[in-house]
Amino acid sequence: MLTDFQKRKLIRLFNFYDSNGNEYIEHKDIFEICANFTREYNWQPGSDQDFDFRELFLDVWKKLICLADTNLDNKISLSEFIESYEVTLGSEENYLEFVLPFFENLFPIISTDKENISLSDFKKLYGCFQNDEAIAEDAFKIMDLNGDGSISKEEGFILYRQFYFSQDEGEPGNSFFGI
Ligand SMILES: [Ca+2]
Ligand SMILES: [Ca+2]
Ligand SMILES: [Ca+2]
Repeated sequence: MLTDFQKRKLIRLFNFYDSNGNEYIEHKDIFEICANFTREYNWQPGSDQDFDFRELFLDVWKKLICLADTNLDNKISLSEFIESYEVTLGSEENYLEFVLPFFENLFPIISTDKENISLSDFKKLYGCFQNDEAIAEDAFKIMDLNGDGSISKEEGFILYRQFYFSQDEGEPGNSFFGI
């Protein structure tokens, strides 16, 4: 069972996906996020990069709809969203199949040097999800434990996992999707 602390964190993640803020995650939110990535990363619309990213994100969307849309209205409410994490965080296999790929796939896109996440990489990520860059900056400061201005790939994976599983409010990864 998810704890209240985990649910509070998942609300922040829900708000990441709900880019137009209408309290549902819908196809148009995903479409908007994809368009933001195309613009922010200067991909030529229709180029391989653009196409691959859209495929990737549509896959995320399809998995989410299959798992979470229990009332079949083609949109995901906050309660459906949280409920789906009872399943996806319920076993290591499900985490590896449904939760981890998001970060695995995003990392090579968002990391400019392909090894670390810099503050500007992280702000850009937040920007693509229409989240406040000032919050990105605060979250980054919390997660960059040694204060050297970067989060390595290994650290990123640990922090990402903490976001979902940590019950310790002092752990830095809780801030991955906002504070
Ligand atoms: Ca929405
Ligand atoms: Ca629904
Ligand atoms: Ca660091």
